[in-house]
Amino acid sequence: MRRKFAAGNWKMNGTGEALSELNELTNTYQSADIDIAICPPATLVDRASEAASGSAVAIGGQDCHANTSGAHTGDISADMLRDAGATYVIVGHSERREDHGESSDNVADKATAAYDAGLIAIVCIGESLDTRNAGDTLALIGEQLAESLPDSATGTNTVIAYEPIWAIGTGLTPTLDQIAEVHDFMRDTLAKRFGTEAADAFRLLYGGSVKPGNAAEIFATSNVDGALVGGASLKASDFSDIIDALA
Ligand code: G2H
Repeated sequence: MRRKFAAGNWKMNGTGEALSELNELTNTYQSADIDIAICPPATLVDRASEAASGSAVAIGGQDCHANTSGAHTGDISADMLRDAGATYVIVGHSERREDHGESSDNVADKATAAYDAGLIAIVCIGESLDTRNAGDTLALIGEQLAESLPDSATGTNTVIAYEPIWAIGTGLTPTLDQIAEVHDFMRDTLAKRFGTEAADAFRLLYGGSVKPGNAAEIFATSNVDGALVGGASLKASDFSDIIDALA
């Protein structure tokens, strides 16, 4: 049985005062029957980890470098995130792929670095609107899955997030049938590569304009084990509503 997972991605939002939202969340979820994480900006990972200590809320980074150390100005290693108290790290978010030219091969290297540091990688994949309109969504998802997941990926060290780029921060969401089609396809694709039992262990999150009003129906969709939430994770009250829809 896969444990449900609600992960918040604060993206480039939040200074120290945003920790009040995290505090509200940790007070509400001292314990939980699902996994909960907040991925704040790197500058807050240390403080957020301290603030969330002892609660059901884990902390994650939003990216890591594939190397453990070296001359990579501005980058952060998985070891550094782990040292700052992180449990998770998002890799391959479409904003990283687009803004920083990251390929799926880079993403796989980052996921491997995460495993080596003892972090759980949240590997993101998803199609653009052009790809969807061209009818190439499943081909692209298959390709991204194949290339972004290292052979050492398991349901324990990896969570996969399907985030259609056209639904991110736009208020647009795919139909439930469209979400189910991709999530079922991901499960089948994982089974072909890793075997059915291993494939069944991977948590598959949906991401892209998840909010309190649409969370329950998305969570009731085939092979959706939770969500990666951006904008609606910035306010503890909204994110709590999403968590409660999943729990
Ligand atoms: C997709 C998601 C979180 P939002 O990027 O990763 O953001 O919920 O704001 O669409």
